[in-house]
Parts: sequence; C-alpha cells; structure tokens
Amino acid sequence: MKALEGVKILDFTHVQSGPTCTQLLAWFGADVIKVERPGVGDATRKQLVDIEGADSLYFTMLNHNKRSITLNTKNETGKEVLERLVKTCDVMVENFAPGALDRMGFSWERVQELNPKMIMASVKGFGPGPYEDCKVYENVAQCAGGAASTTGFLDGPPLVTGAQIGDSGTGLHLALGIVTALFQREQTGRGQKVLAPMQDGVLNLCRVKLRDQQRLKSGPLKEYSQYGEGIEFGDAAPRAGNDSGGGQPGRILKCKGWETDPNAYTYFITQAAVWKNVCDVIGKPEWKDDSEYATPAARLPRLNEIFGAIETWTMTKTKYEVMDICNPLDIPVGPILSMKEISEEPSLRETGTIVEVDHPERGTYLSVGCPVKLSDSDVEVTRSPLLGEHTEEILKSVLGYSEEDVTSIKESGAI
Ligand code: CAO
Repeated sequence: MKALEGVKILDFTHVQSGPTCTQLLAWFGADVIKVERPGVGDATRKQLVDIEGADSLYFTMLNHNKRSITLNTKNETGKEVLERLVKTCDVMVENFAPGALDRMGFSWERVQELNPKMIMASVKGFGPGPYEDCKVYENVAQCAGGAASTTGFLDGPPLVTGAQIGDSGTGLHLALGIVTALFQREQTGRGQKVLAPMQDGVLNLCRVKLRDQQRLKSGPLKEYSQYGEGIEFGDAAPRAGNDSGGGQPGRILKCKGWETDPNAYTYFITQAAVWKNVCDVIGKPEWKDDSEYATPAARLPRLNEIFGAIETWTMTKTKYEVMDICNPLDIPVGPILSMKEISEEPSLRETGTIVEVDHPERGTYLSVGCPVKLSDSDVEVTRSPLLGEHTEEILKSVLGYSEEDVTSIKESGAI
C-alpha cells in the first residue's frame, strides 16, 4: 500500500511547476490522470528534443508514474468528459495562465458545483494584486521573488540560479498544500481551493534575505565579505557571492586541479565550534589563541585573510581529499559536484535518488527519483506516458464509458 493510494488526481498541468507537483503525488501512490490536448500534449514533449521523434527528457523527467488521456476541453463532448473527470477525481491540479480555466468553463464555482469535495490546486505566477494576470516562467519568478537580486557577486548583475526554485520549488509548495487540504477534508468533508503563487514560493525560499534586509537597519551585515572589505552597504540586502547565508562564515575555495577542472572547488565552513581544528588543519595553530582570530567576532573583519589561508591549504588537496580530511574533524565542507559526477555516484543510485528508466521511444535514461523517502510507502519510478496512451483505458475503467460511448467520443473529435 502507498501513502496516497486511492486518491485520484485530475492533472491539468504542463511545463514544469505543476508536473513536478503531480509527479510527487504519483510517487506517493496517487492515480494521476494527465489531461492533454489531442495531437499536441504538454508543450515540453517536443521542447529541447535530443532524440528525433521521441518525447524529450524535459517531459519524461517531469511526468513519471502518470497516465495520459487526450481531451479537447473546448469541444462540447470533451467538456462532458471533463465534467465526469471532475466528478470522479479528488484533486484537480492546474497551472494554466490566469483566466484560462474560466474561459474553458471550469471556474472554481463551477468545479464546486460539480464536486463539492474537489480540491482545486493552482500554480500562478503571482497571487492577487497588480500582477495576478501575468504569465510567468521560472526566471521571472526568481527575479520577482527576491532570489536574483540577492544572488551573484556584488560587482556583477543579478543572477538566476540553476536550481528551479520557481517551478519545482513551487510544485513542492503546491504538493504540501494539496495533502494538507486532503487531510482537512477528512474532517470537513469539503474540498477547497489551494493556490501556490511562484513569487511567494521563491520568497519563502529567500526568507533569510528578508531577514538580512531588516537587519540592515541595525548596521552593516558583518558576516558578509563586503563588511571586511570596507564596502558600504546600501539600503537593500546585497548580493553576497558565495558567503554563507547563516551565522557560520563559509566560502567556495579552489582545490587541486582548479586550473583545468571548472569544478575543482570545495565549500568550506569555518564553524565556530571547530575553529581550533581548522587552525590545525591549515597549519595556523597560532591563530587558536590569538585574540585577533580566536573568536567569531574577531574573525569577521578578516574573512578574506582567513579564507585566503584556508585556500592555500585546499589548493594542495583534491576536493575529495578535503572532504576526507575535514569530515573526521567535524569541519563542515562539501565538494562542488558536477552533474556528471552526481550521475555516476553509486550511493545515489542505491537510494533511488538517481534512477535508470526504460522508455519505448528513448531507451534507457537517467532521472531524479523521489527525493523524499517514506519508510512505509515505497516509490517505484515508472516511465512517463506516451501522449494519449491511456485514453481508452481511462474512459472505460475510470469514467465507466462503454465501447460504443468511446466510439462516439472519438467521432466527436474530443479525444
Ligand atoms: N484542450 C483544449 N484547450 C486546452 C487544453 C485542452 N486539453 N489544454 C490547454 N488548453 C488551452 C487553454 O485553455 C488556453 O487557451 P485560451 O488561452 O484560449 O484560454 C491555451 O491552451 C494555453 O494555455 P496557457 O495560456 O496556460 O499556455 P501558454 O503556453 O500560453 O502559457 C505559461 C504557458 C506557463 C506561461 C502559463 O500557462 C502560465 O503562466 N502558467 C501559470 C504559471 C506557471 O505555472 N508557470 C510555470 C510554467 S513552467 O516554467
């Protein structure tokens, strides 16, 4: 038995944010029925194509463990089928542009009329307010949610991050909203509307930057490198390069081979509790009791000098040697791992975090499995569906249509 077994999801999602949410729900055992436009499907099926004629990795890696039904929801018969799906399912998840669902005739009011127990979950770029009607993609959300203005180096432009915090991050927020609403429904018997705006999701992940924004009122942010460099703070939380976002200073430092390997670096944290170990490892035992270096407060104005000395040491070691030497001493460090290294890491294969999936059009490919592990609800990653692969099966076994019904639905052009 899986955690969400028996829960039926009407998956009206596309691109990345919504699909990551419903993929998680599928991994936890929900029956996810992905509704796609006949002949077209989710636009990502044919974006960033690497194998001619096959569904792209973009699509396959976001849509595992789902079933696909094609349905033209602007066709009258298609609308009737969709109504049946609404009546049958527990949750409807969508991330259309604002207003698209209303134009289709499936407003929240209409959905409630059809099924008062329905949980209707949406991703939108923005919540109610001046931008609520805007279409939004990942990087727009990163910019509007405060991530870009606080990412990058002080002397460079705002930067977006490769982590898809706008799309996949919001998908995660939405999934939490959905299971919470399912939990509440157990008590109330009612469905509800769940909204996860991408701007809000990104801001939630940038919480520490709003913390720093407010701390600026009390003076310079001493843990930022710019403090030690004597650079004045402005009126907004600045970009902090690779400074640690917390109370323990950290940096990315070069390791052996950095001249030719773009990922020969380590993250190194000078955690106060292990400062003496840091001094011993880097060959600066005299710093242990020197009042200029012995306390965290004394070190803050000298971070460039301190990390310079640590880097002189890390440059004599590979990033893995740094890990091997520092970990037994409780010094928190982490190698900068490339996607190539991650994809070849055996321990990630063993835990199911990196999985090999077989696909009829593609052959074998790698994907990221479920990042959350439940001890009583195992996850088996199965391939994404081909476009409309389960249309007939869903019409008959989920919605109870007969063979003749299916024929007439086909003739109407709805599927
Ligand atoms: N049958 C018939 N019509 C369908 C259909 C189906 N099965 N599925 C979708 N459509 C129609 C919609 O009804 C809509 O039609 P109208 O505009 O005529 O009402 C149309 O397809 C396009 O929908 P869309 O506006 O959502 O798609 P888009 O490609 O123009 O925009 C996106 C994409 C992502 C910018 C927009 O959906 C959006 O802003 N979504 C919310 C935020 C979000 O999730 N962004 C992250 C996406 S991942 O980076």
